[in-house]
Amino acid sequence: MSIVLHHYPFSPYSEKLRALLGYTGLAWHSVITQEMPPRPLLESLAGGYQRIPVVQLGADIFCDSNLVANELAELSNNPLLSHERSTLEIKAFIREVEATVVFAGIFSANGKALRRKAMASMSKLDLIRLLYDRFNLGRKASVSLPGAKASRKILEAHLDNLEDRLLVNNFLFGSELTLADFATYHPLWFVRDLGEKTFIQQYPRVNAWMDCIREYGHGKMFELAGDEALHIARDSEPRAIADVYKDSPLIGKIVNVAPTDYRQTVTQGELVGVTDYMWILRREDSMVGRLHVHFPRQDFKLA
Ligand SMILES: N[C@@H](CCC(=O)N[C@@H](CS)C(=O)NCC(=O)O)C(=O)O
Repeated sequence: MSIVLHHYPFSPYSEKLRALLGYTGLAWHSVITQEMPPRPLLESLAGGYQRIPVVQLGADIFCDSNLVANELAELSNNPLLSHERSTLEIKAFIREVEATVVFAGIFSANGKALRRKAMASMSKLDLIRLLYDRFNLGRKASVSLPGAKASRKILEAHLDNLEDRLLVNNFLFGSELTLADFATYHPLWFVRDLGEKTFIQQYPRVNAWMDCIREYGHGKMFELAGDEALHIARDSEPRAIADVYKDSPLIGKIVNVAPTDYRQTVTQGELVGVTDYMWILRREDSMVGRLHVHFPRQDFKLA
């Protein structure tokens, strides 16, 4: 079953998955999507979910990078990369990083280098549309986003913490890479490698650790046209749902699932699978047919 990653180059959460794919050595297909909605192809696959990355395994669609990490952990036989199977301590660490440091990174990366790269990769009009889109995303978010000054403080405290951790071990939670490393790498990649901000150089152990992850690269990547991805979904059947996933009075009901923090757009479908960790919705799309769309429960709501 081929792994299809729907992503765009500047997306930090996509970089988390690209780096994970590089580390696992799994082969994958890359479908480049727009930096902002509308994304009609993804609408066919994931319904209303509008965040990036999205991963497709045949007719199974995985929304949210931590949920994808579970699949990659399974496919590469490396439980340390699974979010669901992470220790509570690692889960809490990842949650904190993704709730605060990612936004702090995005604000801190802003500057000449990022603007130059953005202008080289999109038209002026698209850049204006992107800025407007992100302004609205922030305005409608239910979480408060840090300003530029607070962002720098958050990042510095985070970098101090990482530098201390890396004094004791090669990686954040021991001598092997875990999902926590990848979840921490992507916002710093955005600041240091995309934004070309030099202040991370004051943290030598963090720099060396980032270089080590970067050296794994993005692995065996093959480009794929968007309509090919749709054909893969159309020609596949969603995975069977185990009986243990059907133990809920809501099974068979039409439900809406949406993120609770930002880009809270809704995907509607029939609930066909439930665990403590996730929900699976069945959708029918006129072009691709039947799909199973997988969502984590953390920071999502079902109604
Ligand atoms: N919790 C999500 C967060 C994904 C996320 O925020 N992605 C950003 C891009 S890195 C996004 O979707 N931004 C709005 C957009 O691209 O339209 C995950 O882990 O996948």
